[in-house]
Amino acid sequence: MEFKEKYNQWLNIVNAALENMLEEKDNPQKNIYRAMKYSLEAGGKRLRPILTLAVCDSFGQDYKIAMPYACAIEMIHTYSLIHDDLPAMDNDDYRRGKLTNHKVFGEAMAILAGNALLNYAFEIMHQDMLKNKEFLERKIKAACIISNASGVSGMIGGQVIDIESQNKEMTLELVEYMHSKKTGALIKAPVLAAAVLCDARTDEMKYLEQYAEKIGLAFQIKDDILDFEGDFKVMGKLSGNDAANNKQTFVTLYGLDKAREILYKTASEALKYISKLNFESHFLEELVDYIVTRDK
Ligand code: GRG
Repeated sequence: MEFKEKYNQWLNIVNAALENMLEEKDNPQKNIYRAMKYSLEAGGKRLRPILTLAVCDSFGQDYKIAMPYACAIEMIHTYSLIHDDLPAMDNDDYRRGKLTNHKVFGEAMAILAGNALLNYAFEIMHQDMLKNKEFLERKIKAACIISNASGVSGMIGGQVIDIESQNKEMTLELVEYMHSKKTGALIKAPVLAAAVLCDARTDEMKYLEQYAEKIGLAFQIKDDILDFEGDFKVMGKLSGNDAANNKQTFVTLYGLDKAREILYKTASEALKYISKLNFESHFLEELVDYIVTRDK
């Protein structure tokens, strides 16, 4: 099956699972379900849950064992986007081709919808542990990886550095560190959580971690390039926002050509690590090319 076809197949599986997990309810707090569903079902590439399922598949395991963890990661990612778009953070009007959550539901509800998605992510993982106690320790480990990646040592930590360094000079090391946390952590977590669920060996974990770090970095460099030159119609959000917010990006630090060069080098390193694994890695290899060539 061609990569695009396979990607879309995973995308449909993830979208169906997410829709099933989050039902609207007719209770006095019903508006929060609408706000949560609005952002969760607004589209999105679903890269993180697809990575989770694809790693499981590469190990020859049934992807369904990883579904609650894959969906939890997407909920955490969506919460982070809702909060990142708030006036107190990046103050964006568009996301995933639609008005941002706070533009539709108001700031207070957007904060709550983000919090609720974060809570729900953990509820889903715990429900899975209670429902099926097989491999319980692996499931707990996967949930720990996801918690750690979303928190102060991961995504939130990166966001703190981002906010505190606006309008300030940053060293290259700090920019890379910030991105490895803010974006990288939630790209590494799906790969490692899936590997743990599949009982990967230590050497397999090591190569997958190196692969995930490289695709996380490549994803961020590409994101910076797209923010610089992307098209609103394709991307579903305004470009040039980093510059407007005085943010240091790979493009502002290196210039467009050098940023592209680093992107290609990082992608080839990701391919080197994945090739060390003795499993069906075709999709994970092609995913590297997708990250480099994506237009949104
Ligand atoms: C507010 C706690 C908190 C954290 C925010 C992830 C993040 C931290 C902010 C998002 C800002 C941003 C544009 C980061 C760059 C990389 C990134 C995460 C892009 C968005 O992810 P995609 O492209 O989005 O996977 P879709 O919509 O496809 O899911």
